[in-house]
Amino acid sequence: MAVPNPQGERWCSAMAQAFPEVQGRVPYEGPETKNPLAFRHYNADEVIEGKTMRDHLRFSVAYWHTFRGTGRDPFGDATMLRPWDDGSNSLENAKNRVRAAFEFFEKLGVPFYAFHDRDVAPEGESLAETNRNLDAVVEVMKEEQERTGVRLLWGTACLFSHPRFMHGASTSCNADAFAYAAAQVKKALEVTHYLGGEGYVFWGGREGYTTHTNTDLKRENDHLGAFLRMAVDYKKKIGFSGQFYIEPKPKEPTKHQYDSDAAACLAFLQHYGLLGDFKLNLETNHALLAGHTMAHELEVALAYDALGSIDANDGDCMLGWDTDQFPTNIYLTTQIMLAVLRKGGLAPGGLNFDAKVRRESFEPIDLFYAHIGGMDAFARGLKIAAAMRRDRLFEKIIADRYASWDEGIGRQIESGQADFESLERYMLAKGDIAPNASGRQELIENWINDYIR
Ligand code: XLS
Ligand code: NI
Ligand code: NI
Repeated sequence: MAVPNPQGERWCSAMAQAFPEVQGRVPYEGPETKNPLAFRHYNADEVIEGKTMRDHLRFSVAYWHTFRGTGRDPFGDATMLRPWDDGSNSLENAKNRVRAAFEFFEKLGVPFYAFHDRDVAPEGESLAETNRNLDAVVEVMKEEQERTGVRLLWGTACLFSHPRFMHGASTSCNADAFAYAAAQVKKALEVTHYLGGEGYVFWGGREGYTTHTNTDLKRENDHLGAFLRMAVDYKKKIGFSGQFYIEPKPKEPTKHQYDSDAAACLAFLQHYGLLGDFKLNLETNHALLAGHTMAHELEVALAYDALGSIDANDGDCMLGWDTDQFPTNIYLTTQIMLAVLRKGGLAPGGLNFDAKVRRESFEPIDLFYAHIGGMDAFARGLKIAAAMRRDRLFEKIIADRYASWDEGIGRQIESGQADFESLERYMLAKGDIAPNASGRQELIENWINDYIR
């Protein structure tokens, strides 16, 4: 909830704007501009590798951070000033918030947004009333989507905030929590389908444990597998063709989350026969919490054709939690865009800013600065990655490094024509291996810096 706004009553007329400081769409003005409310690099219609920046980047705004983030932290209360939000749980307030959100999406010029069911509409006294609340707000979302042309990248369900999910949702020890979560995801899938969503994300929320002493890990994982199977079945039943994603995260809120990283998710999906139905939604801050780099997670996903979508944020390595900061690091965005270009594009996934402004950045205009910075950082990353690819930089480095596998003994091994005995004969005759070549890491890093300008 936002800080109760002393001027709240002024936000009542349909004509009022939530962001009067920004009139019209944020323009592209090029790298030399000094205008803080203009793009320096994100030029939506500019074509790179045969596609517009808009289509390469597929930016999305995360409703939960940008329109429900309060600035509250474990030590302090809400700080955000959100003049359109009266701080109440009323349906009217929820609808006003949707209008403010679409004004923001439109002015920023993003093609997509993403939300959890409980971000947009308040819980009622019963599941039935909660569903009715959701339906009422979804009508406004639908209207706003049609008015602005902004689309839904993915929907999801919040299976972690309410106390009923204290032990988890599909991995809860309480079978009723599983049933409630199933009903909630069923509804969230229907709503996502109704809004034309291009995907649906399963982030584990509280699917994990805080102590082994009371946890049956195998049983909980079996339940998670069964839950996802039911979701796949229901998706088919209602004819929803959006992509399903699992979002890896190793910890927080639990000590260990079952979907801890890309590799763990892939093993889980394979074990439960779900590999064909899911891709991964990778998030930089989650990679860091797992003790990986985002580049590592991207490589793992690419290797198994499982890169689906990206939660575009960054973390702070000095802090041990999901700080969900806006991404401004050009090395990071370059790595991500290299992966995206290698994959041949992100669609139906996108770059979703699962990021929040700092609690000290409490004014509405800070939401613009944050997103503009993130979009420009990715646009730069895209241009840099495309330049590296034009020069076939990494392609050459890697091809040279593995040249010994393209002929002779290497080719025999890769094509399955070798065994331990033939390899022993080969090595006994040769005596020792051909000399190793330098890995040239420092030189490669210097080359990379030549591109990052
Ligand atoms: C939380 C996750 C969450 C998912 C959607 O850490 O990143 O925001 O993206 O449930
Ligand atoms: Ni996320
Ligand atoms: Ni996160």
